[in-house]
Amino acid sequence: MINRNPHIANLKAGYLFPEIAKRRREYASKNPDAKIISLGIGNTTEPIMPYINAGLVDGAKQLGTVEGYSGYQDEGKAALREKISVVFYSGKFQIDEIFISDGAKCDIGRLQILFGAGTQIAVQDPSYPVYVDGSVLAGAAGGWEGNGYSGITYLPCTAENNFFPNLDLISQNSLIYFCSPNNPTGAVADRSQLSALVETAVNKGCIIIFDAAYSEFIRDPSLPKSIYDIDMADRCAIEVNSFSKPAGFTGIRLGWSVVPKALKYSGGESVNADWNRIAGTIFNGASNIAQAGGLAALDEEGLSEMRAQTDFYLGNAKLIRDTLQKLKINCIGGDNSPYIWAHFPGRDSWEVFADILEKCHIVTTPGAGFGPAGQNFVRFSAFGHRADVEEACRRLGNL
Ligand code: PGU
Repeated sequence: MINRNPHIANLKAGYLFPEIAKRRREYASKNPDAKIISLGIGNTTEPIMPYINAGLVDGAKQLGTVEGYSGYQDEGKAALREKISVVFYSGKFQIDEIFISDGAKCDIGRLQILFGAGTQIAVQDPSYPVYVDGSVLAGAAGGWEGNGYSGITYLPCTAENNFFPNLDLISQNSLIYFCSPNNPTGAVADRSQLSALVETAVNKGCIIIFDAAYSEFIRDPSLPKSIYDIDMADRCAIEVNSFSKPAGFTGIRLGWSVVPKALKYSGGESVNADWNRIAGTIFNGASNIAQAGGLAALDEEGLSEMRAQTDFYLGNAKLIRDTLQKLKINCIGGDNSPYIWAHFPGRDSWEVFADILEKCHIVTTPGAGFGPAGQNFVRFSAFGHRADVEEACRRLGNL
């Protein structure tokens, strides 16, 4: 028989969110009367707003006409790439530096192909599990050793360092995953922190994969929404982003990656040219209908709808954070991000998860699922209907 890819065998546990869904199902089957509220996975709940929705509908209608029909789109509709450059990057990228995707997660997985097995990886700890699990699958990380995977440099982000890592831990020639606003801590790196990150990457020959999936939740105008707000970032960073959270496209699937032409490997080869080659070879583009929705989302009306929708989730976040603070539970995040990171000193995070499920019938996400430094924390997601979030806040009083 054919052998199993040994990299798959290196994965220590199942993917975090299905594991949580399994524990929720088990609890529900034993407690059929419990009205469980999910503040676990960061999954949007509110209907797509009218202008953006009309863009999607119109995109579908166009496909039924001779003039409006389109087939394969490869790297994406030129109009959408152009608009992304103008709206998010003040027009500083050419359209062939912007690649439309079926979501940030999918590109995070595919981007690993650029670097291959054996690449040294550095990640914020805690972080979105796809960075580490994806690295293991790509063979860039090895087996589980005690508290983490070999080949991965975990960069602890804790209350002691204000949730920004010690960059001295990063080794030469690493691929650095960095997410701001951060999932799960909700911390947002400021301009001087991101400048230090870029400087480290340039000096140490590293490439940053900057995940900006929550950039539209930033309300503090002094905080950078993109790594390219920092000089020299086009020489050391790829940025991934998505319509999932601001436009409610989690199920529609639309995102993008910026791969600047200035970005080079150690041998001087163009990363952009390779990404173009890979995207053309193993990805056939995002849905035309989703792209029509994305174009609508970037019109004035669409931008204000995204603002209203992110405001709504930030309103949920404030309710959760205020409730936790009243209960004297230390937490951060939720002001420029949809996640609240709550500290339960000395307690195992899966045990806290089970306790909140038992006493409040609320699903959260245990911090340990995001990396070793997530122990003693749980994440509350602000994605939910307002009535559910209000009810969850009342129930948190049972803790
Ligand atoms: N990047 C970050 C940092 C995320 O938190 C998520 C979703 C994505 C990318 C995915 O973006 P797409 O554009 O929709 O692909 N994180 C959620 C959902 C869990 C998951 O497995 O993606 C979360 O709860 O962390």
